[in-house]
Amino acid sequence: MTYETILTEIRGTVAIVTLNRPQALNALNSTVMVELTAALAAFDSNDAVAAAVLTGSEKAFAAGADIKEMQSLEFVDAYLGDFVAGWDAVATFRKPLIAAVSGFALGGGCELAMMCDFIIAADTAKFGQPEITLGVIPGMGGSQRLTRAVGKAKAMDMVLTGRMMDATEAERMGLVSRVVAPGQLMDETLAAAGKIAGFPRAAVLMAKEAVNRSFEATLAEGLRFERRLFQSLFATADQKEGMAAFVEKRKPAFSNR
Ligand code: CO8
Repeated sequence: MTYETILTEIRGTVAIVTLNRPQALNALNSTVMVELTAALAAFDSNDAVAAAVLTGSEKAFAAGADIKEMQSLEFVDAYLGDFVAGWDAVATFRKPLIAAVSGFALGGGCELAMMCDFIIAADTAKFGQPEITLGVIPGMGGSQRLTRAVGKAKAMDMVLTGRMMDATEAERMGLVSRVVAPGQLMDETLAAAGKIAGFPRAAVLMAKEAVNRSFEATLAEGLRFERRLFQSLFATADQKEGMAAFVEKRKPAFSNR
């Protein structure tokens, strides 16, 4: 499949989506939304894909929503068209999705990275929610996911001042899981994705589901949900294989059953 604003590739069992609007620092317009969500839907239903990586360019993961596209939008059109709601499809992608961020991840770019399961950043990465400088506020989860990731003080600081957070600060605050040299970014991210892709598929999807549930449920509900998923994995052949392989001191041969 060929797209206008993204590049896609499947390497082994890992799908890679690269945002590709270099002339606009990967600004997220409606075409990017349609194409990215279509690509992810195709990867979700493709059994050959076990995990995915979302990345941008060296200079920009994405510099936000396309300001030129939304500049003249009116409230009624934004409301009736439920402007930006379609991006939710990224957050509901069922397979593991890792963001590899280099350079700017601003506004919708930061929000898109936060929709991924975790973020690996080059030390050049800069995160920010500068919407306030344009007379708006984050619209794709920045006020919610950023607050959950870094806490109220930092989130308020970033959302109200529009300042950027560098990779070191982002790692210290728990927004990103690892910071690497720019030249290592894709190798490190693909290695992480490849490692996940080698684990039993049902356990991987349930692990993602369980962690995500912690954002939606009370502790008691979340613990109950986790326990039920945990118990259900004893119905899989891969649980038998994984534990037998440990006891027999050999490598497991998982079947995704
Ligand atoms: N939208 C449209 N075009 C952009 C954007 C953008 N967000 N960011 C950069 N560009 C374009 C520039 O206009 C420029 O184009 P041209 O060459 O035609 O003038 C080109 O990309 C290169 O940009 P710069 O010349 O500005 O590059 P610099 O290296 O000087 O600066 C910056 C880089 C600091 C990243 C700067 O481009 C910048 O501040 N960009 C805007 C950042 C921003 O405010 N982002 C938030 C946008 S609002 C938002 O994201 C709302 C989110 C809610 C909904 C999300 C839905 C996806």
